[in-house]
Amino acid sequence: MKVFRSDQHSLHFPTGELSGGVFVRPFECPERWEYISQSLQENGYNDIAEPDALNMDLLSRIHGADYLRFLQEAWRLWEAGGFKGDALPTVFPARRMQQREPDDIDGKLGYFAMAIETSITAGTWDAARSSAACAQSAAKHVSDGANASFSLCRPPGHHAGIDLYGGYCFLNNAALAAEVLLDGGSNKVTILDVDFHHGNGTQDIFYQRDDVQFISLHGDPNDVFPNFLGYADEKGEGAGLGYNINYPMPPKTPYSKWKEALNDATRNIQTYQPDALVISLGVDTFELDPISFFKLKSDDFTDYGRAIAALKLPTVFIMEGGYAVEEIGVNTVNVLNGFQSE
Ligand code: 5XA
Ligand code: ZN
Repeated sequence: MKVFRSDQHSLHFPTGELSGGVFVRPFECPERWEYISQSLQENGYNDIAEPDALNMDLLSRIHGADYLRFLQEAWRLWEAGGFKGDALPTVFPARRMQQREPDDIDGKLGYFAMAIETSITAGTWDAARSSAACAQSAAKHVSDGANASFSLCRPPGHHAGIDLYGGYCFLNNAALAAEVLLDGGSNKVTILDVDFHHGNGTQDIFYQRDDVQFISLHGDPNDVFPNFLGYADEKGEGAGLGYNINYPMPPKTPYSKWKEALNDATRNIQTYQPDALVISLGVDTFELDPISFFKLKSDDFTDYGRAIAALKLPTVFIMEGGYAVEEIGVNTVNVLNGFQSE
């Protein structure tokens, strides 16, 4: 399986994250990429490529123009404001306030942010662009005939909506991969999101469309981030009605229960009959993950990799979350190994 990755991920390295009222080193850190790269190498995934340049027209199909302009100018405006640390919002357009982008950079950050654990730094735009480029190239590789590819995306993408960032995400890599597959001849694509957190951004982007089915298995938003999207009664709208399927699950969910949801999800995929599959692959479902509450063990990742392969669809794996840093490589590679073994 060919791997796409870019060294430019390291340009994004925020110094702090507000967690439980304390500034801590961000859970989403450059070492995550290093550990995954190392495990890939140790397991013989040596067909590694740098991505082609990102196609901004394709990106504009999933993100609004104002949002893309904001991401590119945010750091410059922050510095021009005389601010010294990483760029974080402090004010939000809450209920009964104006939903409009102000000139003030503080206000812009709050307007486009959905959460404040996610800082913008000097290299954030370049890193996010390189991450999206990896997803684009991985999808192109599959659309050109390969049966699978893996995109080592960092920063991740599934919380990034049409015009919002947060949850460590800026550009929606999985959504971009789906667009590349559609562009390359697929009529229907399924995005299966197995990250611990609901992929609110991906849901947002495709909620009214029937050419992309979005299915997410995740911690119940009543109990965990992103809290305000990901409930079972969100089923899509208009042409998209019926093509959005959420499986929220409670704290301490063991693999047996998670697998039941996956089996139901695979039945829904078979009914939809997509031409290709995008996996939003977060391994923060792991039992030792520091910010999650499912109980998957390392071998379970191999098992569900096999279940995904049984769908017999061209498949693009897009890296999302996972913060048990020392096990992140093993768990990621286990999914790919399970997939390859089928
Ligand atoms: O999949 N999303 C994540 O892993 C990030 C969650 C951030 C919670 N503050
Ligand atoms: Zn996650």
